[in-house]
Amino acid sequence: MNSIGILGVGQAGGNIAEIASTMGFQTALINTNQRDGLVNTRVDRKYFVPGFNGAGQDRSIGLRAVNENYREIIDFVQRSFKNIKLLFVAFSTDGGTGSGMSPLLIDLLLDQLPGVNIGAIAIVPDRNVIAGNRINATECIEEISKIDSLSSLFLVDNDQMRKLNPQSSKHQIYLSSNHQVMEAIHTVLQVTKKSSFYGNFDETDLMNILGTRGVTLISSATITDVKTTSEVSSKIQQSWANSIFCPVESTGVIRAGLIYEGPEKMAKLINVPSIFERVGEPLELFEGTYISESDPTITTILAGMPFPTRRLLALEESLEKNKDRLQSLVNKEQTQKYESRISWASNLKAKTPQRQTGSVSSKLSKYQR
Ligand SMILES: Nc1nc2c(ncn2[C@@H]2O[C@H](COP(=O)(O)OP(=O)(O)OP(=O)(O)O)[C@@H](O)[C@H]2O)c(=O)[nH]1
Ligand SMILES: [Mg+2]
Repeated sequence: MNSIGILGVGQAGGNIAEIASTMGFQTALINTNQRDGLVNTRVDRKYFVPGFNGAGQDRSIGLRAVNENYREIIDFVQRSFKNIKLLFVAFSTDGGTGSGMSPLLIDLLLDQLPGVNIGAIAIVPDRNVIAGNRINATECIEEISKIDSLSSLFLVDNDQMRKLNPQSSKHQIYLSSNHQVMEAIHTVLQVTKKSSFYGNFDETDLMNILGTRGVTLISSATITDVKTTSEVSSKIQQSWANSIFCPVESTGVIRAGLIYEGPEKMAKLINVPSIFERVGEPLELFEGTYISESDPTITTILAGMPFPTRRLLALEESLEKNKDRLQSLVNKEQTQKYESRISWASNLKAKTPQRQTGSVSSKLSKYQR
């Protein structure tokens, strides 16, 4: 039985849970909108918050959905997952349902699921989203960052896919992001089920890493045809920059995993200090070496990293730049009126003149010759 569960909240969260189901994870989803959740047919366990019909990108509606139904929601989550060690709550930060519900929900689950670590898979929107989405994302990430006992936080960056495939449709980008994040977690979990003569990376190692509070990244680098230690290190560092997650910006990895799969002769090119030179040596490193004849691949997990300030500033920057314009838009909503320049013309349509009745004698005298 898979020891990691995926709980999707909102549309994007449900889509991630859908893919996780196909990979054998225990999954469930929550939405305020039944129509969105019903399309995720591979997810068996679903909770639709009664009395809601989507949150319309309004985080306060998502928040209210938890406030008014937290007992039922917690009960649903407790019933949905059996014997898991780690639960990831997956959601987009820039909509209303997932973004509004997830921070409070995670905080409640930390108390209500004793013995289960809780992490988050939070989607950071791509560069094309507009002001309202940016505000949602910023608020949500700030709330998530303040949760004390949260385990790994994966920041799935839709912009990474957008950068690599500028011509792709939104749908393709979403699907590919969802697939890659689940594939990354699936890969490292599968490794823990293998055994090796040379050093196992077991489930306790993985849970140790993923239980670390802070931003986490998983990436893989194929090192076929690579000849030197420094080339291996730079391939790995490139994989951090091009992964589906927000790129690594600064030093400060707390725990890390380093998994090598491939022929024995390439394994000797791995040099730990050189790999971690740019992000700083972690406090703990868990290694696994699996010799096979497959293409040599190095998978790294970096956990406990700081928030990617530059990436998040890029989200906020366009709001700052448009501050005056956005404020005047909102003022206008309250105050705008239309004034016609032809109000005088309404008089033209004044009621039909009333017939003046005169006396017979006055009419008679009018025609008198
Ligand atoms: N990676 C990824 N991102 C998605 C997906 N679907 C939506 N998004 C992102 O999420 C944002 C919209 O959030 P949704 O998940 O649809 O919103 P919601 O939580 O259902 O909230 P409401 O629709 O407002 O009730 C988009 O701007 C995208 O950034 C998906 O399947 N994968
Ligand atoms: Mg939705």
